[in-house]
Amino acid sequence: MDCGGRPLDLGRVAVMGILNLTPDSFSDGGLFMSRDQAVSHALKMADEGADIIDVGGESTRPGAPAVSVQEELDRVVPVIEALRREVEIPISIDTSKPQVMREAVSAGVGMINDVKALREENALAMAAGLGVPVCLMHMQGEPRSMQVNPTYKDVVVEVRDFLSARRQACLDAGIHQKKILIDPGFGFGKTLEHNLELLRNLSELKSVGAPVLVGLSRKSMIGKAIGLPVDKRLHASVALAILAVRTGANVIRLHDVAATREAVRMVEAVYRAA
Ligand code: 8Y7
Repeated sequence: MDCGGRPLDLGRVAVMGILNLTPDSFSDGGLFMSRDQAVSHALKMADEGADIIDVGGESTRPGAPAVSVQEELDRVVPVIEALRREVEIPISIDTSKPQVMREAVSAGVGMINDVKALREENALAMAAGLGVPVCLMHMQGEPRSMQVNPTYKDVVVEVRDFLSARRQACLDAGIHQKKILIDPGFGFGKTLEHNLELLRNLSELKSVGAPVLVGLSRKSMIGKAIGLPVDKRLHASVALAILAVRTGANVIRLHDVAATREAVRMVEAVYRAA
């Protein structure tokens, strides 16, 4: 997949390293706030074998305060510019705002990761015009209230149909089919049971006809399932990444690059050519 001139190899499972530039993000909030620290954390992830770095300046945590366009740009643009010089791998931008998409791509970003699947006004047209790949994520409701009472008749069918419809909207807007990834959005308007059912049936998303990206790293579903606090979720996160790979995920979004990448590579070695 061509990410603004930088290749992302989807012939094997790709690792997307998370770079949060928000002061309030739930699992590493505040840890990487200075620009230099953010850049060196990204360099470390690249060194550990990340295939792409996902830069985000707006928290999607339930109850997180809204961030203005300018504030988001001030957080992400200088870091993107530095990363473009200092790493060779592609950079993605985690945003739902069309203006942020535009400035991020001019600063060197090669993929748009939108938890709202380009449903914000003008986002679809903006992404189509920018010409970079897009990741479309499923979310029920809005970040602020999505965890209040998530309800589905059949979560797997509803998530699949939503992603299929958003993919079609992208195709209709002129985005090339090879530039679309889909993501079930673990934890976004879903109970623990919804998340587990989605993970067990991840292969159902294959019928949409796009590579699948998943984010499970350190998520609260681990806390709910086995009671671990956020700073003790590494091993469970690695286990979930392995399961996702076994059920068809192509890109894994995560915090702990070295550990997860080794585990994923080993699993691929076992099943290669089998
Ligand atoms: C996801 C995501 C987050 C995810 C995609 C967290 C921005 C919460 N989660 N993007 N973003 N998929 N595509 O735990 O699951 O990192 S934020």
